[in-house]
Amino acid sequence: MKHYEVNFDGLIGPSHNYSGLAVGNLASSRNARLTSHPKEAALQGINKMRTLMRLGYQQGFLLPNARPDLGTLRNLGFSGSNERIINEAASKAPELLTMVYSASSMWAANAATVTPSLDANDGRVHFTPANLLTTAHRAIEHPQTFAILNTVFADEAFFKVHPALTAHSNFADEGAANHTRLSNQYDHAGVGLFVYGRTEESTTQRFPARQTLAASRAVARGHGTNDAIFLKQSARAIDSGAFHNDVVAVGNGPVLFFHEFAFDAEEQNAIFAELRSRMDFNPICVSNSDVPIEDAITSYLFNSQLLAAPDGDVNNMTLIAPTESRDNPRVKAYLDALTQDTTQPIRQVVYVDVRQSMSNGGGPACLRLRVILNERELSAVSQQFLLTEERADWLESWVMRNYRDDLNPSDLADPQLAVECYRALDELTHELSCYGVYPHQTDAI
Ligand code: SUG
Repeated sequence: MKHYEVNFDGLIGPSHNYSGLAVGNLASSRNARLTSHPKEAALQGINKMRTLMRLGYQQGFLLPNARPDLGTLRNLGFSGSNERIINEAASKAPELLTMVYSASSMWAANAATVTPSLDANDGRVHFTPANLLTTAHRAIEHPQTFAILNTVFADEAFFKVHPALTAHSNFADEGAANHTRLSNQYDHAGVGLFVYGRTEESTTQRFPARQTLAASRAVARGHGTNDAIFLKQSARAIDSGAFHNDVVAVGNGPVLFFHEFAFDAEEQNAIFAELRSRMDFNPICVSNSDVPIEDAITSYLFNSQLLAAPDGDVNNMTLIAPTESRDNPRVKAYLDALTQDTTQPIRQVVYVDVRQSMSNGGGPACLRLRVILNERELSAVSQQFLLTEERADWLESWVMRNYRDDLNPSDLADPQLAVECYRALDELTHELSCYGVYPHQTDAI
């Protein structure tokens, strides 16, 4: 049966803003409190999806989390009408308002870890929403993400959506950003490469390691993963700003494209030997002399989407890279040389503009959750979440109608913004026949 890699991008929500919430994420800190452009951000996201669809790939999308998350503010002691809650939080605890307004669910690579049915012992596709508990604004995502994944992948004959892991620092989980499914071909059983930053004790000096080995093991176990391998990120990568492994590595099929400093060097040798013994593993290491780690992180070279050809040919790959990689002369020179080198499979680079997301540390690969599906599984997906030209047109017009051009973090104090956000999400969920998926649509207030 034919298998596809389907990319489900997170729709960028109407409250996209720069609040500097993500420790260890250099772009988020650098752009803290700048004016964001939600309409432009969402259109950039839709345009990236359209680019892939027009290249011939299967493309889907996920609903954004509903923000503001007033249920969280109620849980934290605020009460009364929505307006009152927002006014009180704005005056007494503005940091909580930024937390519940973040549009961070756009980075769908952190929505969940996914195991394709070929690799799971019960023959279903497994999802575990990430608990994202290193940062407060992201730790509140998983309940809605769970509901959203259950809406898109509702058919339990084919899909199993697990609850997020237990919320303790020992089980800190950041989802597919730290997971790569490697296989000779999409229709062959593969290996889940789980990359983690720490055991209980962290070895980083500057920034927190967000993913634990215990979390990765728990996800692999819960999914009934037939073949899982665990590899440690290097502390140097994390301390240089690689808060997720997908900032310094991307893999697909038999290929792992990564920076020399991405992984713990000792473990890397042993794990690569293991991978070579199991499959036609094809590592492409970019040396620090070709692309210094600092350039890799500012340009987000490795946060590109690495795609096999639309027909699944893993010898004819495309890299969907952020325009920041084209604008960095060293990185551009490296990529030009790479595509000329016919001993490796990356044949072309397509640059996409996702600058609004990039300013919060989210590149092309952060914006998507990859799901390998066979034809029957693809038909079991709730079809309204698969992109077509018409659906992309509708989403664009919905953004144009509902999103603000500019947003300053101080605008979050305006209760009218909440009204606008909920109105937009209500229109979206009506259109997609899933009204009721969000707490504000069912909670008695
Ligand atoms: O978790 N940024 C996100 C970016 C996530 C990128 N995802 C992947 N690498 N897969 C994060 O650090 C910034 C929000 C703010 O500062 O307003 C933020 O959450």
